[in-house]
Amino acid sequence: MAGTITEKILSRHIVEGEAKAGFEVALKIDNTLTQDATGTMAYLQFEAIGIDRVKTQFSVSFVDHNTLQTDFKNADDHLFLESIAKRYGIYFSKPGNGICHQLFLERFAIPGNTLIGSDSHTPTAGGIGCFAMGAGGLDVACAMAGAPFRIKYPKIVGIKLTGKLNPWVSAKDVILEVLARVDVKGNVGKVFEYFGEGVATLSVPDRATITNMGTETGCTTSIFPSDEVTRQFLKAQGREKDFVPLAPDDDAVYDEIIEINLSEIEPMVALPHSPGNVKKVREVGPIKVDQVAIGSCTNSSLRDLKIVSRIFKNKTISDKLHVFISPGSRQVVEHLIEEGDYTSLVRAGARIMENACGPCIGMGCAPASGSVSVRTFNRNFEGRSGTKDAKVYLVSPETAAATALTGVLTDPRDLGDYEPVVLPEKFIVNDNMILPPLPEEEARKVEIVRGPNIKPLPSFEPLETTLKGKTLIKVGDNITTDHIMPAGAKVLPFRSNIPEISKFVFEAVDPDFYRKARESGGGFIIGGENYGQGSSREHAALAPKYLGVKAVIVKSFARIHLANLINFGIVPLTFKNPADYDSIDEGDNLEIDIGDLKGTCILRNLTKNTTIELEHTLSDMDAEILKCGGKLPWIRKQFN
Ligand code: MIC
Ligand code: SF4
Repeated sequence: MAGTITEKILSRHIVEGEAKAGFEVALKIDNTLTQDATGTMAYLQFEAIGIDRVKTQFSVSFVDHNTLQTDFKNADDHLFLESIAKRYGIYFSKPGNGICHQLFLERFAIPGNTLIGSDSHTPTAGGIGCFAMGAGGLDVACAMAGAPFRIKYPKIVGIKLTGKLNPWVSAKDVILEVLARVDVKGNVGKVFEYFGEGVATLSVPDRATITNMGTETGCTTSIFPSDEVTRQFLKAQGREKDFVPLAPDDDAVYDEIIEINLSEIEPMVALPHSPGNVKKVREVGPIKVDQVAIGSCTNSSLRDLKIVSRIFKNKTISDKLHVFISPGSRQVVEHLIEEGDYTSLVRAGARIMENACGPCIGMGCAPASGSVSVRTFNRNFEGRSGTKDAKVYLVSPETAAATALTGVLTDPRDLGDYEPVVLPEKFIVNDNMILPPLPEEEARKVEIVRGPNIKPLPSFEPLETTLKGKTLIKVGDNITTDHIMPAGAKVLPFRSNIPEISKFVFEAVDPDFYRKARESGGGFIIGGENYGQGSSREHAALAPKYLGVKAVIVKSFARIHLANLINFGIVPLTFKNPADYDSIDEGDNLEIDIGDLKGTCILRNLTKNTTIELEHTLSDMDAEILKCGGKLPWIRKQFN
């Protein structure tokens, strides 16, 4: 049968369910990845499942989000993660080695494999033809224990690329163009599969930039074919044996096709405060810029930093702004050093930071009050930079570097002559910061290091059939997990300490949320469209659950957050009639009969004396999980 790449990979991995759009399928997962900020919780959950060693082909634990070590907390987390990796047969990438997605692409990703990662940008590996999805930490823990991962079988959107990018235009502009067309909502349950003659003109890191930021559309994942360009990349990484060719059949059928002519794309920019708020750089014009930040898992590859160094060579960055660079990996840095690019960056006046997420997740480099920061990152949600009133613009490395020289937002085509970056035939490979899994016997002897920052997992009761309580908060559309559970230097150290981190829930939206939730003994959250967009952090479900949130009632959910709510026993409900959203106010006393969670539920608003109907998309298994009080008690029952 003719097929798309998605169909081909999924058909080899479906262990249960029917390959029909919208129907639930269970997928065998070949590989997993975690990062430190979600990893501590994922491994606490993995331990609680009670398996002796991971059951995947291989699993990798990275440390890249919080590397500041401002006190013992962060260092405790790192030691815990390292000892867990040793004990359970997991690769461990030490802090400083680089950003999980860049490293996974360079050293681990295999075309045609399935991967889930406790980070929403796991689809980066789609750039090499891996079917890679972001998931909550608990789902990753379950996959490490050998359980399949469940998704709704996707609608496959073919993105047909023709033409070739013009000088000074790059992969980031392509994904910004995609976002300009499809926006950040309305894409749940879709896979964006790239095809067409334009694909061969893009390198693997270019493709990875596109699949990385594809996450911002809210889709399940994005994927590219695996072709000669892929083979060459793997060969240059010393991994040609991992190459598997992957192409759609000529008569493959897509549910929808979007055509993009690469030759017509111009430098693009996403304006504050949404990655979907995209315009051409020329349209926005030369606004004054106070900070430029280059890096993140979207744009920190060798190609990206080399183009920046070429632009900076023998120049000085504008004295009106500051430039920060966070490289994606040590491999990138070693090349920059060997080839003299590091010198160009430093001489121009850039501040080069650790190979880590850094400013992307608010770990340092917060912009000044009310200032403008131009970044090569993938998210510009309000406050994410660490400064609530900062205005963050998302651009390509070329646009960022041109802006750094002029001090105002600049179309890089104004720079003149262009020399493309050619990737090396052989990358410098140095895996000495990756600790491979220990042999089984040795692994069993490893003691887990549990410093005082590693708190035990909270446990929750099975669900009641009638949920009662107050509306604790009412929010609008596109609420991100950064709104629900902020990150940044103040909060990240508490990722393994739920009682403490729960004090920050909705902090920037309603600083009183914690007190209200505590005083009311829990209750409900009311929201609009695309609730929970953005990160995979399960703390955005786990911490509200800890505060007694029983159900979240919204117009629509983002995929990963919806799964996380179910995993932690919070009932995710939607309005049957979206206009009913207007009939509930903060403080209203509500009662919801959820019964056996089959079909619709009735919400009684005791304050307003009204009744409305609510819906859900829960499978029978989801309903079982919720009734058990969450996925951990449920899966333990399965394994016992
Ligand atoms: C993000 O970019 O928001 C993060 C930080 O990488 C998150 C994960 C987390 O919150 O730890 C993500 O994208 O899933
Ligand atoms: Fe790290 Fe930023 Fe990428 Fe998230 S989006 S993984 S914080 S670099």
